[in-house]
Amino acid sequence: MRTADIGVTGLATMGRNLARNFARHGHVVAVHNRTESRTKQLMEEHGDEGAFVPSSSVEEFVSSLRRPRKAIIMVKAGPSTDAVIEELAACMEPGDMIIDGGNAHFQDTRRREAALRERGLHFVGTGISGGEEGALNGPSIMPGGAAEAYETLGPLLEDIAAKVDGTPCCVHVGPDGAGHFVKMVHNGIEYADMQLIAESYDLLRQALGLSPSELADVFREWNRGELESYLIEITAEVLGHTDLATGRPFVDVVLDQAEQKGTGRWTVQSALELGVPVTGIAEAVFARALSGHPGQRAAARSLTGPNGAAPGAELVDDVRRALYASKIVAYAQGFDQITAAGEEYGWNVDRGAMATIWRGGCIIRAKFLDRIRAAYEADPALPTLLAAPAFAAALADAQDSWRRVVATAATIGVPTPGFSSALAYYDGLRRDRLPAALVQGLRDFFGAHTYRRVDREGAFHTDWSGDRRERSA
Ligand code: NBP
Repeated sequence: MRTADIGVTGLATMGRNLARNFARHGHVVAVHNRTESRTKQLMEEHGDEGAFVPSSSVEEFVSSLRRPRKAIIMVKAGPSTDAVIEELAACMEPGDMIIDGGNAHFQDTRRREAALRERGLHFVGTGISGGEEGALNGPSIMPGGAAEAYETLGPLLEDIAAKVDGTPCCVHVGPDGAGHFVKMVHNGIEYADMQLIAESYDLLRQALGLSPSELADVFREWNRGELESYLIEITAEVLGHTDLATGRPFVDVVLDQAEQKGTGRWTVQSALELGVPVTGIAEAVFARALSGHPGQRAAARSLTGPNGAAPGAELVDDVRRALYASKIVAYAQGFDQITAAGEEYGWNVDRGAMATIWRGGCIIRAKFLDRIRAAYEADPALPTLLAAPAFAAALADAQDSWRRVVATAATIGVPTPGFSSALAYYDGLRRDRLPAALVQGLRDFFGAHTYRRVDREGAFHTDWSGDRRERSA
């Protein structure tokens, strides 16, 4: 039996493509699946693409790996992952590595890493983005776990990752659950990005009466400028597609109820715990939730709408600028969440490096990420992306359009929660004084929650129901 460089267990869509990717890069890959027919199918269909070592049992799979052993799990995230970890760990020796490439929650990854560390094993929770196609041809890879594990595992992962300008879209993100956390935020940003694109489409269609194919041309044009990205490119493809069965625009025959598999929700839940306002991601998750309540939507259909005047064709350029500005906000918020989690969990994530590895292989790949990378390179301690000179200038340039878009949408009754909340965030962050001062006053009035003053240190309480004198709290 050959000694494999790395192994993959779980050979459904993702696992089999990942295994093929390793094999195509000249690595000897051990392959295993609970149901052996999948292993046999992989060998029959793709066995000639490289050096595979198939196994029919976990024991055989583990013993076919070169030490320190590196076994990647690509199974359905959740209890199955725990079950497979147990089976693998039982056959492994100290120093060996279990790599979870599934979409695990980062807290599960932290728990698993701590438990396996106790047993002398490395556990590397790894975010893998790019779906089926990325797994085969080069994904964006976000490994967590110990730096020591990355030393031997990293070169293999970098080999199969997407490359942009010769740089692999793979870097050690940080300890324990850092990789899965960053992958989760990546998915959250993806939600926000798609929501903003959808609002752009909807507003232009409703306000100007443009057809989906005309809008496909608009997005195609936008893809030549600052918005150039995979998502804008495929928006043009989807809008330009005609349903073969009916001859109608494809977008008009798709049920308008969006799904969410959970990573968007996880991102918002974590942001709430960390106290980071990821309004762009949250609005995207809630917009999908609203779309998924057909009963309420039917009941509300007869509610009164506005009689606002229709805008002119200049709206197209305004929406382009509003989209870019709102996108800057959504990414800034996502990076803030990574910063906050880094502080909370002791990860010290290099934000510029995250922008670098998202440039290829994943859904949010875009030229824009080069600008984010440059911003963090110029100032690694940047408090908010909005303050980076290039983005501050872009926002200044876009803001008149952005305000017109939000005002127009409100006037004609088209919902743009992504654009509106991004603008509100921008205006909130810019403010010298916020009405939070009044909120603190109210909290002190009804609940004696105390407040701090602008002119003195300490906490204070006013005796609202008595003589209204202030006391140090
Ligand atoms: P699935 O998520 O559909 O999982 C199917 C695989 O899990 C099969 O190999 C199945 O084995 C195995 N499995 C299950 Br289910 N329970 C098991 C158990 N108790 N013990 C051993 N094996 C078990 O596969 P996928 O779509 O390839 O995704 C794999 C992972 O990658 C998931 O965590 C997913 O979230 C993540 N991911 C997917 C994508 C994507 O685009 N699909 C993208 C990025 C990440 P069987 O053949 O014996 O039933």
